[in-house]
Amino acid sequence: MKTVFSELQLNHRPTFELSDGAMAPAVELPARAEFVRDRIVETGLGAIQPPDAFGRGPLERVHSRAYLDFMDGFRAQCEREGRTGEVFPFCWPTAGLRADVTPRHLDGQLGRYSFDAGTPIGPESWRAAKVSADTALSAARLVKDGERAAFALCRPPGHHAMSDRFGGYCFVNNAAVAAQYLRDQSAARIAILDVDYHHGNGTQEIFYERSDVLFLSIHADPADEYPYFLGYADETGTGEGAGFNQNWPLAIGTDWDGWSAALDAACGRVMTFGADVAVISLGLDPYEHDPISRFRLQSGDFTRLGARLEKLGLPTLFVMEGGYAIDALGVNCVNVLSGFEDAR
Ligand code: OKP
Ligand code: ZN
Repeated sequence: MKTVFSELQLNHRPTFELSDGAMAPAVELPARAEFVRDRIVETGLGAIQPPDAFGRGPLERVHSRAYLDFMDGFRAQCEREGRTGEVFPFCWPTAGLRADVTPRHLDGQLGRYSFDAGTPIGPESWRAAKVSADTALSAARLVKDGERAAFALCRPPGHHAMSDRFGGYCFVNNAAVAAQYLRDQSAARIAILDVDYHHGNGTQEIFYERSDVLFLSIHADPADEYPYFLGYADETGTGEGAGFNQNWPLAIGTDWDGWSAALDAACGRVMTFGADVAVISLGLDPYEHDPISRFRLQSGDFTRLGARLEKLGLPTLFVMEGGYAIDALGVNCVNVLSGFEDAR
């Protein structure tokens, strides 16, 4: 299986994040991608190639122009306002405040275009995020052009990014951009299966009214876990999209037995849907030793995950999302990919 990756993605280098009432060391670090890349080389999974530049067009298919304009201008605005370090939003237009205004001040704009205070953004972040999206698009193109599967080594991740808000360490929704690209280029029906420990609220929001892109997510119950305000079982899509969104919120402490039951159900839904392509939002944070997560998958379970996904028999695009147990990340990620390859 081919991998797409660029070292430009490493230039988003958060140092701190707001966590538990304090500034804590950031966990979504460049080293995450380096460990995965090194493991791919070590195991000989396949070639690693740099992404092509797709420009703004494919991003505009899932994100608003206003959001992209803000992010495109963010660095210059920081320079004008003398904001040199990482910035964090802290004031949002929630119910009772006006959602129809866009303030001039950077802090007001940050609130307008984000949904949490846990996503540090520095001067290099947006460029790295755009390259991460190019990585997803380039891997999608490999699948479109006939590869059975491809791996987009995306970082920063994407599945929390909404049509016009960043959050959850995510700026561009890489999986959504890639799925929409495949929809535009070739496939009639796309299934996105999100196996990250956290609910993919951004991907759900982007496709919630669509029947051509099925969104399925297996994650920790949002009553107990980030992102708290989306990802419940009663969210099944609306309008044209009614019946094309499904969530499996699972209890803290879920192990492979419980988790794989949800996986089987989700795979069944992919088949009844009649997907032409599968896009896997591949979070490795269901891992038992993940520092910010509380499921109990073991390294060997990730191999089983890959083998189960292969049985779908579909062209498959893997897009990396979360996973913060840095020294095990390469093994767990490549276990999924080699599990898929070895099942062929
Ligand atoms: C991103 B991805 C812990 C703060 C957790 C949000 C987690 C974002 C996860 N004190 N902040 O889905 O892996
Ligand atoms: Zn996650």
